[in-house]
Amino acid sequence: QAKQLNFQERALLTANPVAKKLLNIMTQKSTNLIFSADVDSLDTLLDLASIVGPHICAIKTHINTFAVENFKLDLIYKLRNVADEQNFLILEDSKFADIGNTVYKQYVDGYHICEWADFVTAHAVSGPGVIEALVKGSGNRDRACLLIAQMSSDGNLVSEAYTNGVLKIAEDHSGFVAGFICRQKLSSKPNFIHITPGVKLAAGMGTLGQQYLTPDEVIKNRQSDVVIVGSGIYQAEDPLAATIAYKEAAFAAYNDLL
Ligand code: 6AU
Repeated sequence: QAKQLNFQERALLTANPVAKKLLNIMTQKSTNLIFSADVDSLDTLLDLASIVGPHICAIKTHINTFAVENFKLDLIYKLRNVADEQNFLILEDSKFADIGNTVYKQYVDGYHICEWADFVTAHAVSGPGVIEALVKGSGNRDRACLLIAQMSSDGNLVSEAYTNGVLKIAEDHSGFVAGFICRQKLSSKPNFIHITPGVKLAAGMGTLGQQYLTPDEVIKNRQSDVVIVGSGIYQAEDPLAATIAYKEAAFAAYNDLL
């Protein structure tokens, strides 16, 4: 069996600056955990980010989930400072899915996502124009996107043929596509990072159709690279202790594969 490349080795084979940064951060901080900060306000998000920051490689946001009353975009720039100080990236989970022109406006105007998020999620359902729009909106900043190749929710409509189509678009745009949101390893190309949400220490069904796998199952058996954990952390009695537990489980599983 061929030796698995570690994150550090893969960073050297990666042209995209964000993918390279993420692989290097995971090596330096010994963490392949992304915290999905699906909390009620940007204030709470900032507080949590400072607490869990040392143990994560990135934080994932949904900027359009915060109530518009007393919404202040400047708080996201505070998060940018925390991210830079504590050496983690910001992943805005926009799931862009429209035609290029609309996605460009959503990315550049609206919440000015292009200015503060290192990378964003996108569906490839509308074709490669979505990526071309993000490339244009990025200008000369170091930016990337993750394509949603598979989903964790029960009854989702993603077929094997659709996933293969997403892989093909990613290969044709590998300068900007850093990897995939997926349920398992899909590509043997070392530059693509596989990132998996729907993760809890106890596997099973969540609310509203979410399906959970354990960090061990995701990293060791399904050979994904990174886990995304949301409610497993922010709903825990002690979010810091939960973060450390997820970090250790996911990184031990990664080390077992090497
Ligand atoms: O750990 P949870 O279930 O509390 O949160 C999972 C997070 C949520 C979802 O919007 C997101 O991961 N997600 C995604 C992403 C990252 O794109 C895709 C998917 O298939 N399932 C999923 O849960 O913020």
